[in-house]
Amino acid sequence: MKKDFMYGVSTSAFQIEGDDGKQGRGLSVWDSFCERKGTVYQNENAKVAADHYNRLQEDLDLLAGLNVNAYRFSVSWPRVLPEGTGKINDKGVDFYDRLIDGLLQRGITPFLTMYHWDMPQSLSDKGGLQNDDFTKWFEEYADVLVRKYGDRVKYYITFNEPINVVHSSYYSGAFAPGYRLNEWQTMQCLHRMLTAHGRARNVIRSVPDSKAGMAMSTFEEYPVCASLRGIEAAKEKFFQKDLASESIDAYLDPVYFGKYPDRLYEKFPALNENRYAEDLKLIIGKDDILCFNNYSGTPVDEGGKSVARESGAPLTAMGGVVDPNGLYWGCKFLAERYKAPLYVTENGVACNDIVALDGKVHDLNRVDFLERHLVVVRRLIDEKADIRGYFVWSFLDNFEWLFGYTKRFGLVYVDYQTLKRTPKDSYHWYAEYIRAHKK
Ligand code: GCO
Repeated sequence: MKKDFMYGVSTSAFQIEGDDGKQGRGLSVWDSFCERKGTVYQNENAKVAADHYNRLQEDLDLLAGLNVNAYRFSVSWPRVLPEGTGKINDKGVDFYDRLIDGLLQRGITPFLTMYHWDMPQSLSDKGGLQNDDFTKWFEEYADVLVRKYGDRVKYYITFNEPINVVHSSYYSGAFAPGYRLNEWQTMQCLHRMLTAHGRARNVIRSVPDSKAGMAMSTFEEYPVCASLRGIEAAKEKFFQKDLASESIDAYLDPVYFGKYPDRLYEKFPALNENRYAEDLKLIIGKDDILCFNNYSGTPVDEGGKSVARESGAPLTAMGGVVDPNGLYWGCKFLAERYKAPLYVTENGVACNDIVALDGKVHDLNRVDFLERHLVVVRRLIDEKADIRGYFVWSFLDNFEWLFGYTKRFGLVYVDYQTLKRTPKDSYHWYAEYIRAHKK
């Protein structure tokens, strides 16, 4: 591994910070979504979450104990700008100041995500991504972040998992704010998100040495048989789905090639209008970093069809299959098509963790999962892939969206009654792995 290879952990604001109502933070769409009965498991919410906001020093020390040299966190937009634009909440700005300074004092590089799904409710009330002004709102927010933190933060992810930002939030309605728009309306949301990305990237690049990108996710198709036909079939499935809002190429082709895939111009003739071409001039710009969130893999045959799993395949507590092939091929496909430096910004597993009678958390399944995936990372590096970082999801157990607190992804166990943190066996394993490899 190169000396500056980033070994990190990831979190997101809404999932860990908590808000007792005294912090000056505005509401986000996820606060409101939690209020809707029957949406989140047992109607749980993130008012306390992991109470990271109040336990910052303790958590910073836990990060230092992990030996990580990078930490990916997200800023809560409504914590910094309670109404989404305009008035700044100084307490919120100060919180991230303390976080960033605390990281740098411990030799940890901050990796900042601007948008991890918690859109200010007041902007969602104006339509959110359905409003053309979204691109300006996001630019203003990016500008605030870069002015406040740009002297210390050089790595920025504008949007975490654009497919979830657009598809799950505006088409399927599974995620907040739960809209169910038609395909063309959703395509317009996608376009506004990309335009916002382009505007924010310009803001980020106004600071020398800063790097901007997005964190992509997908269904992680890979060839069950690595024949030429098998690879081509899997690649096609990986990039293209029936719906534009679920297709990676609909998000990244405009950024890297300046145009949408041809099939989308046929499907949505209005996309040929000049205004879209104008926006594409802002969207194209080859991001500096390409981030990939990976959890599993989906084997497909030479005809592009998913292949059934063998009986008894190893499952995670989310019900997914442990399959590092998804990480391997996903990185290969992305690097080949877009030729950008890659960062694995999320990889991890939910396990049914318990604090055992000896007071420890023996999460052998997570240790095994991480080791298998780090083997893949090393293999990619041996094959000369330009992969520059690996971040475990997640640092702390946290609010897992629709699943509430039932799914534990952390390297650190959080007791949600006492908020006591207990580093799991995987925490100690990862700390030792990094120590041994960071040479
Ligand atoms: C995502 C999000 C995270 C999740 C994690 C586990 O990838 O869905 O970025 O917020 O918590 O992925 O599901």
